[in-house]
Amino acid sequence: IGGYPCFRTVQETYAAAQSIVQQYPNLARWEQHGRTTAGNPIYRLVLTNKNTSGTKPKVLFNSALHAREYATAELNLRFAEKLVAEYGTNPDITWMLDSQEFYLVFQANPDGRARAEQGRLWRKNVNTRFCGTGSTPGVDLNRNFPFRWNTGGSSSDPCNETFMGPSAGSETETQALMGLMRQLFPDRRNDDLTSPAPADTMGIYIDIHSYSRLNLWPFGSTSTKPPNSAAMENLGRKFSYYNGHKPMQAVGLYPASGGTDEFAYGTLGVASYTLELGDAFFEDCSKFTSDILPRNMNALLYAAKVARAPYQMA
Ligand code: 0X9
Ligand code: ZN
Repeated sequence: IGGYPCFRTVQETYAAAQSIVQQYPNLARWEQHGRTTAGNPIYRLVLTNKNTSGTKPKVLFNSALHAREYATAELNLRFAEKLVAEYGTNPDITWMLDSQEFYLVFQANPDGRARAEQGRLWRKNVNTRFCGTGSTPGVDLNRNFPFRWNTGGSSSDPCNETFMGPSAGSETETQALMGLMRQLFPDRRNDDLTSPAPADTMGIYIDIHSYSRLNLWPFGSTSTKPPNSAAMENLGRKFSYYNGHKPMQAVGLYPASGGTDEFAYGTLGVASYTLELGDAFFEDCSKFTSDILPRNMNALLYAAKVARAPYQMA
């Protein structure tokens, strides 16, 4: 990306993912699970040892839902590159690829990303049904998810940067990610504020954003603590030992409804976090490489390691 060579573009990201699949056909597949508003494909990279079977807990890392948050997709892609490169030599990584499945959505909002790559400070998707003649059309995808949609911290003004959309889950990008979550994570919770997910719930979901150096857990739309709060807080604080971020319930940043993290936990019951990387939308490449990348790589590796039993962290 212009001026920031450490952040690969959407096309470079896809090329890198395809080269992983070519180099490691036994570990990787590249699959499409949806389309953008403009009809462009949305892809995931799936990583697991294809020759091992059994119940494999799912690890889902999503990035660049907000188009301009460049460092997020790069971290996710570097994570993938590390897993395949160290398979067979790093015991933790070998075990994880043998016994778990990774679903990595590098570019959750490629239409928006295309705008950002043209030099616009783009956040939303590019659905020109909304604010089509204005300078900021589109829906904030992190306000469009169905759990407690439109309960505060989102806007009904189509030109606003936090426009929630005309209805819950209205956007094709939202539907793509929701569909993937539903495919990976069985529904283990009532959609209310008080029923805990069972202690044996498997899997972990992390939505990677920037910026502010935070590790956030649900809920984000209300100050009610999640019914699995003992484990959720312990795990979120543990991530902070790795990445140095401030741990807190998402609502502590500001109340906002319709986030992916709240759908993952609130509706499905999967342990779910939002990581906010760094101190700016565009990090200096030397800072990204020397600081943001290593500290968060270790946090993601740790998160992946506990995917078999995240609620046993209480
Ligand atoms: O506002 C957001 O969507 C996230 N911050 S960002 O600066 N990347 O836009 C925080 C989302 C936290 N999660 C929820 N409120 N559910
Ligand atoms: Zn964001």
